[in-house]
Amino acid sequence: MTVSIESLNQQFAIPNVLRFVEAAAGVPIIEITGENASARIAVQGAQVLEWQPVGQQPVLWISRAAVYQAGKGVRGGVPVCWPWFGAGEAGKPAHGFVRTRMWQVRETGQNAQGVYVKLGIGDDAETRELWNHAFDLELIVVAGEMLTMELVTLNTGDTPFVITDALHTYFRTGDITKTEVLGLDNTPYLDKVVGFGESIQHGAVSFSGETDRVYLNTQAECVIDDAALNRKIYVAKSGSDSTVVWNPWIEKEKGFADMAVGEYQEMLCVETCNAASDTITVAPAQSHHLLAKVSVGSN
Ligand code: TA6
Repeated sequence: MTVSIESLNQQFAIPNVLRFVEAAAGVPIIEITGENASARIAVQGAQVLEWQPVGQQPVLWISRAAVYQAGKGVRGGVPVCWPWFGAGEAGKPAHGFVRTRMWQVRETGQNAQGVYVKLGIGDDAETRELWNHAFDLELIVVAGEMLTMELVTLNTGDTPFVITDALHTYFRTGDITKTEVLGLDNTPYLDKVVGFGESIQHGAVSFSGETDRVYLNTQAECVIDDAALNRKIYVAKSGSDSTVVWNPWIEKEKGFADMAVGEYQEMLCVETCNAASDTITVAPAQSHHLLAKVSVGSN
């Protein structure tokens, strides 16, 4: 069911702080201008698109060629991958089905941490076709000096289910060749570029070609050290045992119609996940919380 922009604004707008606009027909966007940060969040997919603390450059990356369309995810920001991360079963959508579906707005408000938004989605006949489980999924976003995103999976059925999930966060960087990711030293990973071969990280992750790795059994905070923009982005997390690091580089970028030429140079994904063997079993009436906390500091 599509809810009109007028009724979303009537129910959930906060004067001078939060309003709903339409990026395209059937694509409502929440625009936040808080005391400490501005942000944009698409209701479809509960996808955070932008977050910019006051006095900082934008922290998230979003493609200049991004497409805003009902039923399609936006290239950039923070797609929610759920109830599976990655390819999934043959014929089913990559990264699950909630990133392209309409969510409900449940609550908006302000607290000491910033402006918050609660979005939710539950099972219906269409989701049951793809994944036959009863669930309620909620994303709570707080946009302030820090960006927090908490994805809460509740099993509303009477049998346990197994998920993988991700806050597939695209970050903006000044120059990928001068960017490092710290925090994954000595961590084992699966390297998708070489058929998911197993390796171990030594030192910082640096970038000189296509990079697509699932770091396993890690709860560590990652630091994106961006020498070109002279800043560090901190990605702390809980409820997450995997971290994915991705940059498509030159050839793979060409395969994305919604990426402009050369944009791989100014982005990277550091994703808060439970992926590959790091699965989560959720018992009936139990919930799982996947939390990412993003903050920025100077070098
Ligand atoms: O998280 C990394 C990854 O799974 C890559 O393998 C790459 O394909 C990327 O996500 C984007 O996936 P998407 O389905 O959004 O095109």
